[in-house]
Parts: sequence; C-alpha cells; structure tokens
Amino acid sequence: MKEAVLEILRHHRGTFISGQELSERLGITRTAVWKHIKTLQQEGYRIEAQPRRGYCLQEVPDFLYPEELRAGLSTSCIGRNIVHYHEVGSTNTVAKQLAERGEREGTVVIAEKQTEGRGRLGRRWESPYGKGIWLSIILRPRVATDAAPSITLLAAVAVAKAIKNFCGLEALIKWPNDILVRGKKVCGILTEMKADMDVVEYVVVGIGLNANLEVQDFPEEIRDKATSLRILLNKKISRVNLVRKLFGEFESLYNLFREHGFSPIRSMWKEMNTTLGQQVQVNTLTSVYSGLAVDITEDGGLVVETKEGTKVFYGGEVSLRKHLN
Ligand code: BTX
Repeated sequence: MKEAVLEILRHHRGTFISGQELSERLGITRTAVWKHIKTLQQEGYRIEAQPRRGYCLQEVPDFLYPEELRAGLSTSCIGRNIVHYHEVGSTNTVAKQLAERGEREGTVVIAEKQTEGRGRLGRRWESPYGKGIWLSIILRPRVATDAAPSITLLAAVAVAKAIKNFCGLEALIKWPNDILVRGKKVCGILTEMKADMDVVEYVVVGIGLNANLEVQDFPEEIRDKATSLRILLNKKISRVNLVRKLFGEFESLYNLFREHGFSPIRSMWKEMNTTLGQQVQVNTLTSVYSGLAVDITEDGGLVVETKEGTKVFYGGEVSLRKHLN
C-alpha cells in the first residue's frame, strides 16, 4: 500500500494531492494515508504536507529502494522481487540463504553498504555506503553444473552493455569476472552455486559496480587499479536508472541463454573482451602458467597457448601484461 501511495504521489510530482483523494483512490482511511506518508518521509522521501492542500512529493532519496527500482522496470523476472538493506554483511550470503529457503528466480538482494563484501578466494570487496551498486541475483537455470561458469561471463556481458548503453563508456571484460574501463576495474562479479548431483539447484550472481565512488572512497592500495563511473564521467550518475538498465540487459541475455545456450553470449563476450590475443599469466591455486590467450570454450573456459601446450582454465587469476591488475 505504501508503494501505491508513492505511485500516486510520483504521478503528481511537484503538485499537491489531497489526503481525501488519496484515501478514496486507495480505499483506505486518511489516517492510514498519513501513516504511509510518515514512513516514506522517514525513508528519506521529501513530501510536503499542508493542511488544506494535501501532500506533494518534492524529492526522492538517492537509495536503491525496491519501490524506486520497480517504478518503470521493464523486466518480467529479474528484479521483480527486491530485498533492500541499508547495511548488510554480504548480499551474496543473504541471497544464498534466501535461495536455500526456496526464494524464486530473479529475486535480487541489494545493499547500500556491505560490511563483509566478498571477492573471490576470500578477498575483500570494498562497498561503501550509498555510492555503489552491491547486489546479488538468484537464478535457477535448468542446466548441468559445468554450464554454470558461463553465467559469470553472461553477467559480465550484461554489466558491460549496461555501462556502455547508460554511460557511453567503453567497458571491456577481463576473463572471467572483471569489467575494466580505461584499464581500471569498475566492477567485479562473484558467482556462487549449489548443485544437486550434476544439476544446478541455484546460482547467485553477485555484482559489485563502482557507480558513484570518489577516489577517497577507495583504500589507497587499490587506487591505481580501481575506478568508478563517477570518476570516469566526472559527474554523479543515477544508480536507480543504471540498475534498471542492468536488470533489462541481464534478463535479455538470460532469456537468450535459456533458449539458445551460451553460444550467442560467447560471441558477444568475445567482442567486448580485453583478454584474448594478449600475453597472460594465469595463477591457479597450484601453479602459474604464461602464454597467449587465444579463445574461450563453449562453456566459458579460457584457452591459453602455453609452452607446455594448449591449456583450458575455468578458474584462476589472470594478469594481462599490458594492464595493471
Ligand atoms: P576479485 O577477487 O576478482 O577482486 C577483489 C580484489 O579487487 C580485491 O582484492 C581488491 O584488490 C580489489 N577491490 C576490492 N574492492 C574493490 C572495488 N570496490 N573496486 C575495484 N576493485 C576492488 C571480484 O573479486 C568480485 C567482487 C564481487 C562483489 C559483489 S558486491 C555484491 C556481492 N556481494 C558480495 O559479497 N560480493 C558480491
């Protein structure tokens, strides 16, 4: 009901609508209307209330509230159900808990701040308050476990397209999960999965996108390799609009994946990548390999021509010789 009140206020943004009209249109008492207005004001919506004129929405807060994200969202699955936190340990951890309890596909957990944002291999992901896009998407693809790594690549293509179409910046993908703009990391993706036998039960795709961070928001030791859209564009962007765009791109690619498999996404990935054709060093948990990255396989593995022959990697840390990592 709060969302319905907001919807009407949003429709009349900048003009007054009376408590009487709101109560009639929504079929609730004027006291109930007032309670919803109070809640919205506490959430940061600037709503002016005047005795005879009613209510006027003047400003929406710069938070990734479900009500904001859903207004004008064109998807039918991704982001239709959103769980928002001002502060949380890790959105991936919460999303996995929800998935365990049977939460539906497309549900998104999103936070203004993560206190324990996770990268791969136990690394930390810096997630300061109100400036980034820290979210996790629950998926339930009906695929075998070996198709799951390709979902990380799908997510990378979705982010790169969203950045390109929303900000006009050339975003390139470094295998498997980094999005770079002008050689610096603007986004990281952490995909986690649960399987039953050889079939995927759920996948949680965690996306950390540096939207409005400023240089001082990054710890000094990563300032030379990390950046944000705000730094690149020299202006603040609308996180809400960018998230909506991202959901749209993600859903289109995910539908494509479900209908035609990884192949069409692989072609897009290849067009947007900064890894193939490069001399790379791949650190796996046990060894280090050097060679020329030549291709990705039909299931998202990286093919590298090394001195020891052709090798395919599904995990590991890739350093590009020409970029900082
Ligand atoms: P990664 O292991 O590839 O990258 C982690 C490394 O990136 C860190 O060791 C550090 O050097 C650098 N780094 C840390 N924070 C940032 C940042 N904000 N911007 C750029 N570089 C950074 C990448 O792991 C996967 C990250 C996924 C993050 C999302 S956020 C929502 C979801 N929840 C969660 O806990 N993780 C995911």
